[in-house]
Amino acid sequence: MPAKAKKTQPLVGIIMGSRSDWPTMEHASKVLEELGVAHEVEVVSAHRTPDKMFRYAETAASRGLKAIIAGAGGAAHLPGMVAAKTALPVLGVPVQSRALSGMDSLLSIVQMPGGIPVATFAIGDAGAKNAGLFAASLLALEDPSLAKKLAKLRADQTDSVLEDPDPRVE
Ligand code: RP5
Repeated sequence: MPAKAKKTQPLVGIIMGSRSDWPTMEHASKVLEELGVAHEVEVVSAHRTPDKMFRYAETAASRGLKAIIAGAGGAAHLPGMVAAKTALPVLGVPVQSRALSGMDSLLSIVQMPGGIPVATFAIGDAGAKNAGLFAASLLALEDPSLAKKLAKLRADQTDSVLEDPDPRVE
């Protein structure tokens, strides 16, 4: 039998309050995947699994994580509570809630008291994608090959817009 492949150390943790947040949060995972950034993904709920949330936040740095992307919707306490228990950068993604379209999530995440920062992104898919890109930018400060990949991703994005400027053509 072939030896089991050694697991790569995750550098970014993507957590979310519920499985129902995954269709949003997978955009963070996808962009990290594209950039080759090792990451882990887990449901950790501030309300339904509060003890797990504290354990996760308290052990994140010693487990080698460099940043945590936390997504939640509604009474979105996860990013703030995680930030309260770790000094790692916490990137908060407001998930679009059914009742209030994510305004509740956004305001819950963005209004942190001075002293406990959470970098807050846009509501929904764009926010999740940008949180992934932002985490990669943080890591790229000390990883020139990742910085190159990020620069290429930006250049490709620019090219694809410039090459196809007529919105009437599919
Ligand atoms: C939050 O409550 C989650 O982050 C989710 O966005 C929202 C609804 O959760 P479910 O009822 O779909 O599990 O904790």
